[in-house]
Order: sequence, then structure tokens, then C-alpha cells
Amino acid sequence: MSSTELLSAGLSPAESSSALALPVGFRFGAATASYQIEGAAAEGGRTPSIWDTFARIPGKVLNGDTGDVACDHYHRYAEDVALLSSLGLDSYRFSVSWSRVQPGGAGAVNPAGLDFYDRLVDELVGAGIEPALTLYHWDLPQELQDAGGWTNRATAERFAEYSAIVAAKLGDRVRLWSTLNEPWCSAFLGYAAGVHAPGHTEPAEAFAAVHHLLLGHGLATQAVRQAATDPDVGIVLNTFEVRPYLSDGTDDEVARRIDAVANRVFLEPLKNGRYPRDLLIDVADLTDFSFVKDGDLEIISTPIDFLGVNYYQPTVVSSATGEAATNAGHGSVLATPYPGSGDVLFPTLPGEHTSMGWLVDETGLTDLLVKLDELYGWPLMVTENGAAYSTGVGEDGRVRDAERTAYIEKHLAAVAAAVSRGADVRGYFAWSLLDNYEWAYGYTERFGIIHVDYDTQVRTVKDSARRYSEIVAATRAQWV
Ligand code: GCO
Repeated sequence: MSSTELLSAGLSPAESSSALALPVGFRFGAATASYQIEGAAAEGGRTPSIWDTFARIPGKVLNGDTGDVACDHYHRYAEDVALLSSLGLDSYRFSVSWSRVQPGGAGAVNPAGLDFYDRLVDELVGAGIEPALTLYHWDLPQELQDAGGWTNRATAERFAEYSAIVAAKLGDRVRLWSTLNEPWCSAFLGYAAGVHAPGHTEPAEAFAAVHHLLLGHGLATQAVRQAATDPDVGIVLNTFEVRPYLSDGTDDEVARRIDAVANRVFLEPLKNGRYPRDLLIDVADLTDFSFVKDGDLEIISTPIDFLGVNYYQPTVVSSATGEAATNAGHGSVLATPYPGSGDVLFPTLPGEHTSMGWLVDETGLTDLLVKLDELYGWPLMVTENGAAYSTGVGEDGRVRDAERTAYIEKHLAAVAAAVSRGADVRGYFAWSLLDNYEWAYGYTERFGIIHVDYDTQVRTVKDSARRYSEIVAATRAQWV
């Protein structure tokens, strides 16, 4: 028998066509983030975060949308957990709003805020769903921003204190902890490109922010290990699968630069306790890294239990003019931290694109996972993967999101392909459980496997969620 035949033995035809060769115990989940779904922005003692402020600056977010109401998950969490459960998912990745738990980001705990997450965790555990908690998904308390935000070293210390509070309360039931979600976005989109809160356009600030985010991560990792029972602690990066546009070597130097500022700026300090030498040289005109103090890199390289990988599309880069220039798409924010960044192009490749204009190419996920496994050796988890398409609810009440269904099928198969090539991948979380607040795009882009009607808050399970659920069931069936 071939391994495929072996795996399919005893399964119904529908099951065997859906089952993926993934290791026993592989986690299947869906992900969200606090500001994107909770709403109840001024309830239960929550105070503003930088996103509450940024969303109110005219022109920063499409239609002036805010997270004031979002998916009203704060009030509807039990219904949302029931939906997760109905899909047969075993894990739920969510984030905690710092200013709900500790208004102002320092000092006294707000019991009402912490109780919300206590209830959510109980609801999940009661439904047999493993909570996967992210401590920071971009919603910094505004008061900390007023004191400099992530450019201020003290923010890292405040973050560790807040993390200890959350871990002390929930650490008896939450095993999977992520410190930061996508610090690249916090630092570069927030402080250099200005398209995310706090909206600064100071490239030098972005590097100070990177360092203090990493320091906060290291301190929080230690704090969670002290306060929680046997936790697995990791960090979630939007590692970029950087590919040169031209394969003749012309674009290799640009690919190296982007890989340094997008990936290795985080991976190297986390794994090896140093910033990449080539990066230090590339950005020498911007910063001398004098914000790095004795002992910081040891804290930052505190061993982690897993790396969370968020993947949506490959990042194709070019230095060329001509054809590449004609096809240069969005994404130039990646180059913003560099002086003379105008020479980095992000060509749009032919093929299918989502409503965000992102290329559908699952080979990028396989290659990225294999590469990260080989270079760094951490257990990996795909903590976000998904696609924006605007398919609405049909007259028969169904959401026929065939493109998203195909996207998820291809990317799950791409994870299995990475596993077959030796990568230690332990889970997959669809982004997102619900249509939600897509940051600067407001409510215009829908990533959910569950549709949300923002007027009525009615949830409708999309076809993609049903298909995902079927694949999960079939894959698990082969384990028994
Ligand atoms: C991110 C965030 C999510 C986004 C998602 C789609 O990766 O940017 O973690 O909050 O909503 O990625 O853009």
C-alpha cells in the first residue's frame, strides 16, 4: 500500500478525498483580534487604544470606520464560541485588549475587563476548544503612546507587567500564549509608513520600536512562564516569503535587503541574540541602534516554544525598471524604512488576486515553512492564513464563497506539503473566524469564514467554513 492508500483506509470516499496527511494532534482553528471584533469600546471600563484614536483621524481609515461596535463579540462571545464548536475546530486564537484589562496601560487592573476574558476562556474550555491567546495585537493603550509608545523603552516593561496580570488570571486554563502579533506591522506600518496607528512617518522610530517590541516580547515570555501553568510561549510574525522577480540574479540584492528588514530583523535576535550585520549596514544612515542596552539581546533570545507564521501571499521584489516597473503593485511600504527606497519595486504577478489585490500562491506557504524549519528549527504554527472576498449572503441564505474555499483548500494542502518535506508544523488557524474590522480598510474587506451583517450582527456560516470543517473531520478520522 502507498502511504496515501494507508491513510485513506477505512474512510468514506468523501472523507478520503478531504483527508490531509498531517500529524496526529495537529491543531485546526480560526483566529481573530480584539479591536477587530469586540466592539464595546467604552464599556466595562475599557479606555482608548491607539486604534481608537487613529481611526478618528480623517482620511486614515476608509469611510471613517472605527472598532466601536465591530462584531459586538464582547456581548456575543458565547454565540461565537458555539459557532467554532459547530465547525468542529479545536483551537481559537484571540487577542486581549490591554486597555480593557489595564486601562491606561499601567497600574491597577480593571476586574471587569479581565472578567470578560475569564468568561471567554471558560466558554471555550467548556466547549472543548483550546484557547490560543495573543497578548498584543496592535491596540496599545493611548496613554502609553502619549509617552512615546514603542519608541519608549518603558513600554516594554509595562507590557511585561500587563502580561503577568493576564497570565496570573488565565494561566491555569490557557496553555498557548503568543506575546506579539506581527511586530513588523506595529513598527514599520505604524512608525515609518504611517498607515497604521499611531500613524508616524519617521523611519528611524521604526527601528527603536522593533527593538522595544522585541524586548517586550522577551520580558513577557519570562513573565508568562512565571505566572502560568506549563505554558507554551511563542511570537507571531508575518514572515515574508521574499522572492526576486528576475531569476538571473539582478534582483537578489533587493531581495536580501527586504529579507533583512522584514524577516531577519526579528528572527536573528530571537534565535541568535543579534541583529543581522547586513541590516546594520543598510540602515546605518537612519539609526546607530544605540537603543540596544547591555543584556537586552539575552532577554530577547529567551527560548520560545513555537513560532507563529502569518502568511497570505509571497512578496516579489525587483530593482529593475521596464516590465517590473510597469507591473509594480502596492506594498511599497515594505521599502519605506530605507533611504532611497524608491528603487524597490513590488511587481504584480499574473494569476488570481483576492479583493485586497493579494496574489493567490500557496507554494509560498510551503516554501516559507520549509525554510523557517531548516534555518531556525522552532516548532511552527500557521497562526493566520486566509483571503478577502466580498461574497454576500444569497437569497437562499447561503454564502457561496467558492474562491475562499479554494484558497483554504490549497493552503491546507500546502501545509501538508511542507510537513511531507520535513517541516515541524503543529497547527493552522484560518484568518478569520468572522468578517471584521480590517484596519485601514475599515469594514470594506471581508476575511471571515463566517459572514457578519454589520447592521443586524447576524452571523452566517460561509461555504468555506463548511468545507474547512469537512477537511478537519476527515483528517482527524484517519488518526483513530
Ligand atoms: C495581519 C493581522 C490581521 C489582519 C489580516 C488581514 O496579518 O495584518 O494579523 O489583523 O486582519 O492579516 O490583513
